[in-house]
Amino acid sequence: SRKPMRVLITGAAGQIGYAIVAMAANGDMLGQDQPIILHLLDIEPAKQALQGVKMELMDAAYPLLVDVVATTDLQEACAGVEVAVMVGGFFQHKTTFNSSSTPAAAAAAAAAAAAARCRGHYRPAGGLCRRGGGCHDVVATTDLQEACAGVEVAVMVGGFPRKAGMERKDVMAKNVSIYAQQARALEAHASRDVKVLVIANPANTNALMLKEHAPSIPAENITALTRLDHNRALAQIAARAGTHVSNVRNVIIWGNHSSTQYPDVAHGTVDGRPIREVLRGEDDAAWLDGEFVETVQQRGAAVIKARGLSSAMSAASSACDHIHDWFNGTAPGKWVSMGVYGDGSYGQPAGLIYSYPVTCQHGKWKIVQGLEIDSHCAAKLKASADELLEERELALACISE
Ligand code: NAX
Repeated sequence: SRKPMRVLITGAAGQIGYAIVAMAANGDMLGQDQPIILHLLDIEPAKQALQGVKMELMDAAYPLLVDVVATTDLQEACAGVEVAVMVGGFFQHKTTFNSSSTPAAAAAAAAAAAAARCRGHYRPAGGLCRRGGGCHDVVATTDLQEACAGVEVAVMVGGFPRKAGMERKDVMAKNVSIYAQQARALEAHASRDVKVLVIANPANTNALMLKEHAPSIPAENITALTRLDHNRALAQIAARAGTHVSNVRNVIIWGNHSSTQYPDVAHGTVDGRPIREVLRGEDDAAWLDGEFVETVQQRGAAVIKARGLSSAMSAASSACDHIHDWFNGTAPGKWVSMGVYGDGSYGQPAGLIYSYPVTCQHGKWKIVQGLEIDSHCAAKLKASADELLEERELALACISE
């Protein structure tokens, strides 16, 4: 039988975590013939709940689940090497690891840097220090090493949610710190070819910050979740057309996982026929251009209103779809939406994690090329890119502060 794969899930004691561990253990993520070892990471306040999740995973007796590592504790040996050191409310950054280093060498390098009392200035991918000696706010201390050790898939659900009264910038600063720290841990301890999916919001920019802080992980291995938005769009079209969701294909979510995303049906089909040909009733065009777009963009808020809690089961299921298709490939003629490191396709700025239509084969995604974009759509694509540029600027400002 196959060698078990190690899958890291951060924020595992939360809502999405609770749903996704069951799906992953059941084979929905990597397939029915792929045994897995789950690495569950959460922060100290969630320690007890995390143990509860582990207990339930044992009790559920999943045939594919070989082992569960659930952790929040700092490992003494690694203290001060990988994890933020708290000094009077500020924390010292560690240097990034050399891209060619082994985990052991990386740990040694980091230890040496700490010993030399390096001021810990962050260096983006071989560039110069962007910090002037200031310090960041503190992020949770956790045993990241154990969580990241040898993982081939990393699902990043953990993050800092926006709380009442918080500025966007404050939330961004917290998440930049978390993703910088987790990026370094993944770089040092995960499998060389680890594939990363970021779910925690702001998902695209968190993924970009993870990429910036993990220069030895190929950019193509770092993605953000927009598959939930994609699936929501498929479901809306199916309901309108009176067919099963599996008969709808090739909608596109462009841009950011936010309300500036653009759900595009221009190239989609229902039972192999163009969506706009199938939905051509009197009100259909207005619905497709108006209510449909808003419904998809605002679906998260609608679920919160109905459930009193944000989407969790559907987010977990879409995350499994994302990873499943990435590893196992998309069916011929079918594409899906993924937040990926952009190369300038469709005139959007390169170097953002931007949601594009992609096909997957042999564990690699490829942006679908050559689709015609009308001026209305082009304006929407740009608006979402502008928002992402602004988020990137905000995030980089958090690093340099
Ligand atoms: P919960 O608050 O239920 O769970 C989050 C968990 O993360 C908590 O257990 C918390 O202790 C943990 N956590 C916080 N900081 C951590 C850290 N530094 N390391 C490890 N764990 C940490 O939120 P949930 O409903 O599960 O949502 C999680 C994230 O997904 C949120 O950021 C949310 O906004 C985002 N979403 C993204 C979606 C997408 O399509 N990209 C859709 C669903 C969801 O809204």
